[in-house]
Amino acid sequence: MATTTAPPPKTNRIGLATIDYRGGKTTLCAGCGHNAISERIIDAMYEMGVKPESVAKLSGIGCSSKSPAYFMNRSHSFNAVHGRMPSVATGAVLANQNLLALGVSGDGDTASIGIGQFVHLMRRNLPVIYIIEDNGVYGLTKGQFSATADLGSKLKTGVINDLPPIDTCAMAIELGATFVGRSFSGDKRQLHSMLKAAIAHKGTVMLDVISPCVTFNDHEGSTKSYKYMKDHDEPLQELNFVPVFEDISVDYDPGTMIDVEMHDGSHLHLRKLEEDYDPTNRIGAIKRLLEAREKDEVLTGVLYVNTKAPNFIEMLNMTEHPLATLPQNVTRPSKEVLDKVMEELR
Ligand SMILES: Cc1ncc(C[n+]2csc(CCOP(=O)(O)OP(=O)(O)O)c2C)c(N)n1
Ligand code: SF4
Ligand SMILES: [Mg+2]
Repeated sequence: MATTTAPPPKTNRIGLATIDYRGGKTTLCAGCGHNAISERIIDAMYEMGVKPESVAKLSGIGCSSKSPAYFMNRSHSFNAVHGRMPSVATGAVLANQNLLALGVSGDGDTASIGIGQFVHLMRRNLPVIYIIEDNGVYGLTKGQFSATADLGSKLKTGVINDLPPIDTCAMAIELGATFVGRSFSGDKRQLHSMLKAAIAHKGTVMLDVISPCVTFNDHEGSTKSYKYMKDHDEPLQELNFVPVFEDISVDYDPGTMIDVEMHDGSHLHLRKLEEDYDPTNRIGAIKRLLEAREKDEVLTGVLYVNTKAPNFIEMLNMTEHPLATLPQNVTRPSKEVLDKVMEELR
């Protein structure tokens, strides 16, 4: 009897299949935006040919912070204390600059309890991709408002939010993050390109991804629901990412498109949907974000990008060899050196 063999799985440029980028089975609610973000991370890492073992997944506490368990189970992973992921990420990157650090946080984890750590991470331009899975509520503890909830938005119970939101994108741009974007878990194409560009960027990437909580914040009166995003999403550009290992052949009119060359030689093409928007203009980006809030628009796309600023590793003038793997004879001062130090302190 003839036997049929299944065709070999499709592989990427380092010979891995999508399954090599998968994680455990999700325990989040069906339809939760966070699950869609995990899928986009898997696709982007696969397509960029990132070695899973070179990635460090870092998170805090929340449904969002649980999500690194659901992708890339061959990568390093650290689930930190609530709101304290940035300091763990900083330590990991300084100890081993060869790691690709991917931080996944929530709006509560970042903008409420973690705001103190978040602001210091943003001002250092440490090479890290920081994703906020933003649903406007503390999903894990049953749906209380977080600090990104919009003024006037309503909980299922009827409670109205009477405090203005923290705009994490405006804050990140003001503090010094060098790649800042906002996206929506339901916008597969935009988020996919943004994540690939994030992998190619060698500085702080801050992506605020609106990610509806279907259990506690997807009703009428919420401004982080699927319906609200469908009605209020204002994309700034159509994104197309061309990785360094693919041929780039574009013929474009600079009036309609911006070409951003990333650190590794990849290109991010931003086809302008808003004629005057320049994502390299820091002040303009903050101004436009504030205007959007007045108009009840959710601006999405690449809000700000700067590929010229030095990152934290360069500023510290560190050795190129990862500190974590330096041999002891290099890291441990000899007795003579220690004696000399003691002598100087006498
Ligand atoms: C120190 C501390 N305070 C409070 C909590 C309770 N807690 C757990 S998750 C969470 C909020 C999570 O919200 P968010 O980061 O938005 O994640 P989501 O569940 O919405 O994805 C809170 C307050 C905790 N775990 N630790
Ligand atoms: S409670 Fe909300 S945030 Fe948490 S898994 Fe369910 S839908 Fe997602
Ligand atoms: Mg949340």
